[in-house]
Amino acid sequence: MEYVGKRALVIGLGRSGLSAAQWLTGQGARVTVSEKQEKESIDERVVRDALNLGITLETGGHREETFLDADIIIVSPGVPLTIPPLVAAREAGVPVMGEMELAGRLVDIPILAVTGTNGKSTMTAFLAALMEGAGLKVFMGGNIGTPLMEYHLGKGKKDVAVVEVSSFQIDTMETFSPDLALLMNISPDHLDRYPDYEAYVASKLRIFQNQGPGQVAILNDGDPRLARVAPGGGVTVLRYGLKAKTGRHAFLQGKKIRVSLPGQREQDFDVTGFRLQGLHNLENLVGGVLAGLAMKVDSQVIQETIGRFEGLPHRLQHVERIEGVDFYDDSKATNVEAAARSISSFNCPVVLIAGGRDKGGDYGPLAESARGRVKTAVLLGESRELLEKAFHGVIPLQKAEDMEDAVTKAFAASRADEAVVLAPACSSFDMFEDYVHRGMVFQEIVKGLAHGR
Ligand code: UMA
Repeated sequence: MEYVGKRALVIGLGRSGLSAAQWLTGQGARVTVSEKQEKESIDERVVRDALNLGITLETGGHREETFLDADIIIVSPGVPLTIPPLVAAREAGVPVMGEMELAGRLVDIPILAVTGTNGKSTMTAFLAALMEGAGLKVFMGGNIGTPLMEYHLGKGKKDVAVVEVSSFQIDTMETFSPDLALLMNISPDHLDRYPDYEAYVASKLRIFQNQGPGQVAILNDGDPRLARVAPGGGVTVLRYGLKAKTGRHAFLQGKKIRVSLPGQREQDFDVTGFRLQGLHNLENLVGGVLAGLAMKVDSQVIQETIGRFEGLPHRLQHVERIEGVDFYDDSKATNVEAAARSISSFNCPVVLIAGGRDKGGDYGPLAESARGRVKTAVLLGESRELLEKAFHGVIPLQKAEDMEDAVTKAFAASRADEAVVLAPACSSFDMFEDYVHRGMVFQEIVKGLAHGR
């Protein structure tokens, strides 16, 4: 598409919106950014950067006329596609796409895309570490933090882009066709954005839809929903899971990951040096190793990366040991499945801190995994009452006013050789800027406790 003189509308002035607006202005488009927040509520630097681009900024709500007037709309992932002006523009035939779709059309290096409900940031970081280990210059971004467009706008040339892709980003894709797409798992999440779970699953599966010959699709077929999926279009399909199974290319056997790529001899990787807790991390590692071999990373580099990889902050991160009690920050466990996995990673009694902004899921499965593992749950945030209902009669409960209160109560309820785990099962936006902020606040309080403040 030729953009000179075109009216381009960017919805949402976040990181994706800003990078899309920057590229579009560089193409000579007449760019407007429509942002629902009032100007005063937006970070001053962001407003300044946007205005310096010479764009028109409409704040404090979305104007339907602006949407209908646009030649093209770039929508930020955090903007629901159901907002009325966007629906009206689509009905009127205005093309709508997301920043990652736009950037994907421009980037001319191989793209490895990771999606799934849980663990995708860690997988993205692991694949980036593998590629770096192989001596490649790597751009790592997407949902994990840096928009792909920022790579395209930047000066340095990289060899490969490893991107985390959310379902929101997939929903605004049309041609995005990664050289390798890895779908790790699907469980209920973001049900505040999708009409139902089926719609969310369908969104995730679309990561494969534009792939073709020479490209690789990797699936965790231990996930019953993914076992039935068979990407077409001549793409190489590789499957993995925890145990050996017919048709599976990688699995775990004792302390070894065994991988056999079509037409190649089997290779083994030792996982004893892997530092991340929990079976789910080992399962993800199987997929990561398979992806590495599919991308022709040297076996020795893969083995070294397994031992070297430290994971990411706020994902079952060990914070402190106080009087024999271990504190873990799993603030990134923002849905039920992730929080359940988190609890299941421990062989000792757990005091769970959970709650935040509800995302419309069912907390029943969390209560079930808590049974026999969690000795007390300390609940906070908007979803306290909902969690209380699900946990009632299953495990003892306490309610907390804020994170400080939650940590104090959790510590009081724990003994030596037990763990206090922040695994909220909810988003953070009721009390914090994001999950990182929530995790930082938790860590600061825990560290204060450790140092007697
Ligand atoms: N906004 C509107 N109208 C609306 C809704 C929102 O104008 O109806 C505005 C907001 O006021 C805000 C802007 O849109 O100013 C924010 O857009 P955004 O939320 O899409 O934020 P970005 O900064 O562009 O961040 C996005 C991803 N955010 C979301 O998907 C919600 C980031 O993922 C991602 O790192 C970034 O692009 C770069 O690719 C974050 C996330 O929470 C980490 N992702 C979800 C998750 O992991 O669960 C999917």
